[in-house]
Amino acid sequence: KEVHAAELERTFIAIKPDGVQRGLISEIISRFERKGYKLVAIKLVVPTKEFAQQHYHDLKERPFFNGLCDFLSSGPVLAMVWEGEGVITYGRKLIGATDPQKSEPGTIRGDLAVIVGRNIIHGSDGPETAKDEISLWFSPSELVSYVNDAEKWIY
Ligand code: FUP
Repeated sequence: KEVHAAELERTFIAIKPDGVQRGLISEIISRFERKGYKLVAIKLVVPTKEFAQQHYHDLKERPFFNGLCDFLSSGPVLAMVWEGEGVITYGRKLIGATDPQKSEPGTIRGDLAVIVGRNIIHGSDGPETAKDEISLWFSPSELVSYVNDAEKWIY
């Protein structure tokens, strides 16, 4: 089956400051890579608190919002866009449940995190959020379209 890049779904994935500090970047990237998803944007940034508030605007009424935004802006975040069939939903599956006490073993949070406030990774929760988060974190010119030869063995 031939799949053209334009048809493929994209999601925003970020390794939070705890994941970066703990040296989990390569571990996390490799799980998405080995699955068959394609990295189309990546950068290391320290978000401002205002930026963190924008990113988590849906949660602004929640009691943990302020602490969450302090945390996200406390150090380097590895921001990425991953592309591939079903990447939004399946990316969430790779990540695991929000609370690492409830994430299944085998998932990123299940294998690598212990508490909800330090759950090492973020992934967009649907097509609309994916679109919004990609455009919040990246300019269009930072998204790279390319043909990966391995794709003909994946699709
Ligand atoms: P998720 O989409 O799995 O990242 O989960 P949410 O969007 O519901 O929550 C975003 C972040 O808020 C979580 F990654 C961690 C934090 N959070 C808390 O600190 N306490 C909670 O009770 C719920 C979420």
